Amino acid sequence: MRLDIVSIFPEYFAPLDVSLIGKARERGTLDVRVHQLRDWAHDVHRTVDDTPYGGGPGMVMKPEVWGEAIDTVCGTAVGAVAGTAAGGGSPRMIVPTPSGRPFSQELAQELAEEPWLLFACGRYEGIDSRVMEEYSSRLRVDEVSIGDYVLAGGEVAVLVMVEAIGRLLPGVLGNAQSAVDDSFAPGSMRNLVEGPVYTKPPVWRGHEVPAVLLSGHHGNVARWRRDEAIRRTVRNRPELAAELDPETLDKRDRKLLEELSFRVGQKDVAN
Ligand code: 6GU
Repeated sequence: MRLDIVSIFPEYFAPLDVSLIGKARERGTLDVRVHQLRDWAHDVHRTVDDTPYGGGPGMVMKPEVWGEAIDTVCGTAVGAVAGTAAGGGSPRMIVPTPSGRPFSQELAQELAEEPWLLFACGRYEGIDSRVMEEYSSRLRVDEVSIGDYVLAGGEVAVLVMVEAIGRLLPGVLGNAQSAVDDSFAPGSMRNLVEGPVYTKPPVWRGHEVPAVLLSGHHGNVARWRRDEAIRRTVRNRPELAAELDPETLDKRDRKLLEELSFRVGQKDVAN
């Protein structure tokens, strides 16, 4: 997969040299190219922003600079040799913004199947909207938010998305089952977060590992894990627990939910 990232702070992306993503880059699974947006500004100050039309606080990123940057990265800039872009294709463009559609495991999976992604990082109050309008007619463009809080810029959001997408690429995780078992991964544990995990020693500062995990009884271990997942989902994510499909619940699940006085379909409950 090829990833292009355009930002006025390329230094933010140093973490992509380490760990899983760094290894994937070394192996060639991931081809990450980080670009300095200011390289496409032409004035002495390398200006990328200006005051907003209609007034208001903050600054807006200028469309001309973004247009040249995106055209160059896509290989469609004036003077580019036709067909020199990767496979002659074009990237799917992601614009991080708190006003975007929510990033989710499902969207991460969808993006992990793309051959080429282009992340356009805005700062200040955002990018002039005509940039998204212009490229929407040529590329698939998505404005994406990573949660209901406001960051100073899209860079950290892109790091989050690249890590979530990168670990889904074939061969990036050491253990392919890890991604399958994830909270929020499609499948039977959908809408349940994962329960607690333990390793050696069996007793640490007087805290014991639950005996069932040492029993070697796989059926009991699986049941215990499911109980703990349900407890934790009810406690930490009642809105997810309320969405549990009754069809996917067995007798024991229903009994446990009863004990927790949680009714599937109810949005909130004092637990
Ligand atoms: Cl994608 N960008 C910014 N600046 N803030 C955010 C965000 C993105 N997602 C949540 N907050």
